[in-house]
Amino acid sequence: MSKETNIHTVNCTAFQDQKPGTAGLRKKVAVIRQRHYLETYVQSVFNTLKLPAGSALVIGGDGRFFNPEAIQTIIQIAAANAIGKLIIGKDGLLSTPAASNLIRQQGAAGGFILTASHNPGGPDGDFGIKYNIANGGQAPESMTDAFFAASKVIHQYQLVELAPVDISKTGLQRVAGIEILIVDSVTDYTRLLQELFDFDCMANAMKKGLSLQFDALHGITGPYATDIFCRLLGAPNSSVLNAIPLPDFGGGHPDPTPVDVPDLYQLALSSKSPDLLAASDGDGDRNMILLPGQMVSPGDSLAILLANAKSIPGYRDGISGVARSMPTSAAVDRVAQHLNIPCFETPTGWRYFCNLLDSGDIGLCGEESFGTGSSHVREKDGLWAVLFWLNLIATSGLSGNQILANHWRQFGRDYYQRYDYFIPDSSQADALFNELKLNAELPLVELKERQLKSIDNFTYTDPIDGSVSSNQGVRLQFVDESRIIYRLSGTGTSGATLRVYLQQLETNTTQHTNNPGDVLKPLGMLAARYARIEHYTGLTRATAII
Ligand code: VG1
Ligand code: CO
Repeated sequence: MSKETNIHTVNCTAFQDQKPGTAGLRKKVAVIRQRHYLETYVQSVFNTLKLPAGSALVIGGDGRFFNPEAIQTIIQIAAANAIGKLIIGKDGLLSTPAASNLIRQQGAAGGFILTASHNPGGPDGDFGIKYNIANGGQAPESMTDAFFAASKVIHQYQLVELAPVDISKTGLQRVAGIEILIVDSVTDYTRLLQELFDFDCMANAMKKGLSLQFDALHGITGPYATDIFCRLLGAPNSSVLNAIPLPDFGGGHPDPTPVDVPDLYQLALSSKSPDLLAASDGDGDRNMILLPGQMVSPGDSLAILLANAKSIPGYRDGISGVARSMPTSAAVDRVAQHLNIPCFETPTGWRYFCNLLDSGDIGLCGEESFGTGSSHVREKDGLWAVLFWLNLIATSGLSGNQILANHWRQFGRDYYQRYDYFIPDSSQADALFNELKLNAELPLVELKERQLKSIDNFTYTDPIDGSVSSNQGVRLQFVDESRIIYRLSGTGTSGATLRVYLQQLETNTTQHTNNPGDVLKPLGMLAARYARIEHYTGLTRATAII
């Protein structure tokens, strides 16, 4: 039977809610499992992309509930849409940075990454799908807008009905006219990191007693962390916690923050703290770095990586430029200025870094939400960041705390926190935000608490392709260099989350405290009053402070 005769056309009604957010399409599992739902979205992607026949695609996910079923569906639709080759992580598993690497290494046209990142999993949790392009980065906004437009008018999709493809063994197979290559999820990624970092130096330091505790939170990083820290660097198996990926992440919230990983945070605060502690999120692209007694804020981490990059083999020649998402603290700006390299400010979402990474304008970038990365892939990379810190501690002979203190002494310190307000009724969040946007267009008012320098609603013009992204967050800049930023989250699957980012610069190094909460409280109260959060939502305090 020819391949064509196996293709079935299925009629369907378009869904109207398949709009990708900050990082792909994210929905409750119950929504994704509706009849035709995933199929129509994947077909809409193919209808938009019009990939040449025979193209290769990568598929993998963070192992959450529905990952295996979704992969079989994508195989069937890809087979009907003239895809020539699928490269799939064994058992359907790939961390987000490993998938990005695989797309690049294999010269694939792109790939589907199945994850809802830090969102909870399981049958009642969330699922997500995002499409990455040939450079390994997420589809740009113009493309995801086109996916959405296509999904609203689709009325049929094609598939080849197949028995489930065995994705549990590595190797090449030919099914329905396409090649399916199942690859080990870890090998290529580990090899990439070995090219960047000094594994001998780190292994030696660990032999001499440098201790590490990593928590994979039952997300995708367990197998990667075990390979890197235990097999290659000689750490004991007990140094990787919750190493087995589970479909529901063991019932937890796989978000590497002190709020969601309280045990690790408490260990860092205790007298038994290892030298370095870290955690990653469900899909392995975020990192939390903890040192004895404190967390390293994401903005400080990015600044320190830039300031010390030359001591890491992969970055020995220096960094051409750096970028941070707009809400990320300005700590890295001062390092860039010191190094006399450009510093770009982009909207929230890793995809906005990719043009700058491709053009070579930047070599390092980071977000406030515990995400850092470099030009080695086109996604943020949790384990990469942990290795960067480990390598830095090992080569410098300093403790993490000494590195941090030296940095603040030289560059000043940005106290930084994010207040999240979860608002079940999203119309309340919209009303609140509309007022903020309006304020941003009016003349500056006087606030009794501190003197405003400017208010605006951030618009970004991509320096490479000229595309414009507006409405990316309202920011209040104060004369004393402190800052309040408001954004609505784009990754939730119910209600709305208002994110309020607070930042305050301290240049007097004798006044440092390990409790940013005390320093930032007045700014947090001003932020709540200014946005009339209680008036619009009834909330008198943040749902979470991170
Ligand atoms: C959040 C973070 C943002 C990040 C996005 C995807 O988005 O704040 O910085 O890029 O998640 O991260 P939002 O819109 O909810 O604030 V992840 O680890 O999905 O890949
Ligand atoms: Co993630």
